[in-house]
Amino acid sequence: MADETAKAQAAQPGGDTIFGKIVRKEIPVNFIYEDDLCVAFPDISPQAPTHILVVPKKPIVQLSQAEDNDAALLGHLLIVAKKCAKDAGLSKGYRIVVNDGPDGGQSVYHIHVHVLGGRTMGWPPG
Ligand code: DGP
Repeated sequence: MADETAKAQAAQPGGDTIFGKIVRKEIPVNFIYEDDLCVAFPDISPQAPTHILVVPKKPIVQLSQAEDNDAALLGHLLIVAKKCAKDAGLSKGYRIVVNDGPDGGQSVYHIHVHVLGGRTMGWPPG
């Protein structure tokens, strides 16, 4: 089992996460983007030549727990993901991923958008 898959199987929802500490700047990370609602930074375990995470400051646990009134924030994350992809030079395309729950491969229970690019992605995903 791949490392990230094993982590996702072991992860438990609930409580503060490493991303909570990152968005509150308790752990220093070089943000490639920040605004009032979210931050973006490189994934520590990149699965592609470019692998960026877009993380809202609001600690929504996972997509399946998002509320209807999170719609604008979730849309904003996609727009920021698009800007990050452009800034990273991903002119040939990229993949946006939101993992949800154990079967979705989620290992950090603070919702985030993956931006993956710099290589041709396979389909179906693993
Ligand atoms: P997911 O499996 O969708 O929950 O993705 C979590 C991602 O977060 C995974 O690709 C690895 C990344 N990650 C975990 N901890 C850290 C960290 O401390 N810093 C950074 N930059 N990325 C992290």
